[in-house]
Amino acid sequence: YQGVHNGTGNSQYSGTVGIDTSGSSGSYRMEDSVRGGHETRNSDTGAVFTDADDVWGNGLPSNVQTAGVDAHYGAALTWDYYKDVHQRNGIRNDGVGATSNVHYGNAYQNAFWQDSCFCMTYGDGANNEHPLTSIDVAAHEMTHGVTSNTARLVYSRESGGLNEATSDIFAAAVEFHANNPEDVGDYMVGEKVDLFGNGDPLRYMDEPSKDGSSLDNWYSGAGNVDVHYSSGIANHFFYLVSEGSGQKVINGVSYDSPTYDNQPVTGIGINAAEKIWFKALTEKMHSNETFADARADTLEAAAELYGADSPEQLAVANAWAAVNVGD
Ligand code: ASN
Ligand code: ZN
Repeated sequence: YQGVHNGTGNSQYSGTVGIDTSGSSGSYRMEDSVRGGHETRNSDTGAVFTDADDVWGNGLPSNVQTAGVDAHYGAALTWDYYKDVHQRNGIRNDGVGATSNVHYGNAYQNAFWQDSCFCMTYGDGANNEHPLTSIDVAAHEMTHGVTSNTARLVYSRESGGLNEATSDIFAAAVEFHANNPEDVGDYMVGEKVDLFGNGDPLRYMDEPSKDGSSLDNWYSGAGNVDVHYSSGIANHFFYLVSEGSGQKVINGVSYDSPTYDNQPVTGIGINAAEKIWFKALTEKMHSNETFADARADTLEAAAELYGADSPEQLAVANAWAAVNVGD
C-alpha cells in the first residue's frame, strides 16, 4: 500500500488504517496527495471532509467521518492495485483521481458509479448503520469507471452481466491484493457490509445461486435479467479459473464450486486469472460483448500471456466449459 499515510483512519470495516490526505496541521482535507488528488466528500453537504489533527473517524457509523475513511481507503487500495498489478495509472490511466461521496440519501442501501461526475456514491444502508463502503464494494464501483473507459460494456443483457462481473472480479482481486487483516481476500462480495443483517454477502462467486436470485451457476441463455444476476456466470468462471472446482478453504472460508459438465477444473491462481481478465477487458472486449465473445477473448489473452496450450489457457477453456460457455 503506497504513500506515506500521514493520516490515521478509524474505519468501520478495515480496522485502523493509514490514509493519505492533504493540507497541514490544523486543516487537513480528505484529498489523496499521492493518488491523483482523489477526494472524499460528505454527500449531505457536498464538502470534502476536513479535520484538524489528521485522525479521522471512530469506527462507528454514527460518526460522520467514518464512512469517509472506509471509502477513501478502499479507493486508495483500488488505485494501488491497478498500478501495481496492471500498470494502470488511475481509472482513466491518466493519473487523475476521482471523487467518493458518502452518506448519500437516508438509509440508502446501494452504491453506484457515475461517469458524468467521475465519482462513486455510497449509501449508509439499513438504519444508516451499514454503509456500503467496504473494500470490495469500493473496488467494485471504481472498476465500473475502469470498464467505462476501456471495453465500455453496455449495461444490459450479456454485456451488462460481463460489466457487473468485471466489477466483482476486481473487487475480489483488490481484497486479496490488499490483504487487510480485518478484511482478508474472499470470493464473496459485500460480506463486511452485512446488508441484510444476517451475515450474508450480496454475491457468491464460487456458487452464484447461493444468493437465491442469480441464475443457475452456469449459462442457460442470460436473456434480459438483472445484470447483477447474469454476472454470476462470469463470476463463477473467474472463481473456477483461479481456484478450481470442488471443495477448498481459503482464508478460513469454505467453498464448494460445482461445474456444469461435471468435469473438474484445476485453478491457476488469482494472480494469473486477474491478468487474463484485465488484458481481455482492456485490449479485446467490445461494448456488446457476449459470454461467447468473452470466452474467445480470454482464451486469446491467456495465449498471449502464457502461451497457446499453456496450463493457463487450458484452465480458461475448462472453466468456461464448466459454466456452459463453449466446450
Ligand atoms: N451497486 C450497483 C452496482 O454498482 C448499482 C447499480 O445497480 N448500478 O452494480
Ligand atoms: Zn456494479
